[in-house]
Amino acid sequence: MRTRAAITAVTVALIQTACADSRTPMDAPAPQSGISADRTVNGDVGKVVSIFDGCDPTTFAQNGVSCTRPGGVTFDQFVAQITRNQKAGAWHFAPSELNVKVGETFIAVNNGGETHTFTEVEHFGGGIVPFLNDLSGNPVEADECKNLTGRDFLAPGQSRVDVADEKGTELYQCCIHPWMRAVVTKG
Ligand SMILES: [Cu+2]
Repeated sequence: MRTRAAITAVTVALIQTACADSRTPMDAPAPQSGISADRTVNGDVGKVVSIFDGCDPTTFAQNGVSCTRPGGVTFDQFVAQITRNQKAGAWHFAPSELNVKVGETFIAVNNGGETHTFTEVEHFGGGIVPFLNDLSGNPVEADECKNLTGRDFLAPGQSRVDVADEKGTELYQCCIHPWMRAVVTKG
């Protein structure tokens, strides 16, 4: 009995510790991603959504050996991750939820190593690469991804400025890597 009680106590303590750990980031004030503060990007001032990936412009898709920078995610690892998790976590928008006021400017900036889009969609869906749609479980292409123009593609370092025109919640995704998503609430 005492042993079982001791084990139970340890288990509870572990669970509590785990819960406390997982709560800490949410309780912490002001994440460093600049959610509440305006920043200047390529001459524009506004709230920023950063686009990240695990690649680098130098080795992206070169000679079949891609994304080999230190800390990079190679193509084989990238495919393995999407196969397992339906996403490759290094490829993401940060923050993934953003609040802006009507009239405020917000800026998507590509801080990654390969090209992305930051496309407003009615419904999240697949993008323009069937292979990635299949692996990530997004078989139905988002309508807005079907009519992209060159201006929709953001090369590394490029940014795109949006102004919150009306109240509401809007969805943004990358039309290449469809698990890259952000929800922008305008109010
Ligand atoms: Cu992308």
